[in-house]
Amino acid sequence: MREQVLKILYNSKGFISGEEISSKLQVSRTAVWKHINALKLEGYLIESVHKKGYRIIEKSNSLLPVEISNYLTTEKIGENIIHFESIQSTNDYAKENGNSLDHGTIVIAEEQVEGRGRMGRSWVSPKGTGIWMSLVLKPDIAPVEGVKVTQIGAAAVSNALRESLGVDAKIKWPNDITIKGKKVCGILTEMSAEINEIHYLVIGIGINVNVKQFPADIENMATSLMIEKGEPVDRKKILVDILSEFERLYDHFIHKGTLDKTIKICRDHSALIGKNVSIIKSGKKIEEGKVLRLSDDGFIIIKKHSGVEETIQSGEISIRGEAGYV
Ligand code: BT5
Repeated sequence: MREQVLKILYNSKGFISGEEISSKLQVSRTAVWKHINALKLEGYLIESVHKKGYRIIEKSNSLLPVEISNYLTTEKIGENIIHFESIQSTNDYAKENGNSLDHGTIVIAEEQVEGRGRMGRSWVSPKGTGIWMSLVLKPDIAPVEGVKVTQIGAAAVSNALRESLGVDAKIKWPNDITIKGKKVCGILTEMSAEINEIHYLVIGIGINVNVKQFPADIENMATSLMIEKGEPVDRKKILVDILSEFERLYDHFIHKGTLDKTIKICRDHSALIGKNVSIIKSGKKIEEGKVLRLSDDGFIIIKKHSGVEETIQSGEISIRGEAGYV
């Protein structure tokens, strides 16, 4: 109901009376008034003027669900959006509530106070400057196929960033997006499953949009879209573009049973193919070699210095370029 009140406010030019809203929604004026007050508490700027009614006086800078929904053209992805001003981690919320969240739900936050990377690492998520979100998916595929969705996320982000901003967003297998060798986005895929069945997948995507400065320990390897473009970037537009690209690639994978479209993007825009890299597991270098290609399943194939080729499948692995991060 609150969503519907908001939609009416957004769609009306100028003021709309409480009476008009109540008759449109077939609820009492007191109910409308209560919803409006609750919306104000959530941060919406709504002006109330005696005898005139209500109007939204300013679009919020936050990633508010109703504004995002207004622009979204997707069918399922983003049909439900849950927004927090501040949260521990959107992945934690999505995992804790995964059973009751519908397929395609997005959990998004202005700030994460305990944003997570892989293997217990932390993810810096300052307020109002990034896209910190988790997508809940309930695909009817085997659990081993679940990891492939990370590649879909990476391909969707890199395509959307290239197309809407013209930045050279590359994919650093398996889960980073980089611009000029610096990390602009990280993806964390988690799964709740039994041997034969996925309950749900959570695809956490963190994108530095308007982050100005990073903590000292990552400032040399991290960047933001604003730093690269030299001006602030519209978070809503980027978010909407990513979700529609994600749905396009995800639907193709589910309905056609092939990752081909995703893999083409990952190959065309790989930050690693042809590079000499170190393979790091549990903090230790276990291999060195040159990245030859990406397999049709989304695994990388390296040629070790010994000449032997090896397929690397594990997401528990990090890759470092010869000169550092990439
Ligand atoms: C990742 O892990 O790159 C996955 C990041 C996923 C973040 C999203 S945000 C929404 C959702 N909710 C969560 O709690 N997480 C997801 P990994 O490959 O392990 O990289 C982590 C490393 O990246 C850290 O150890 C730092 O070195 C670096 N890092 C941390 N914050 C960063 C940032 N904002 N930008 C660039 N690099 C960062």
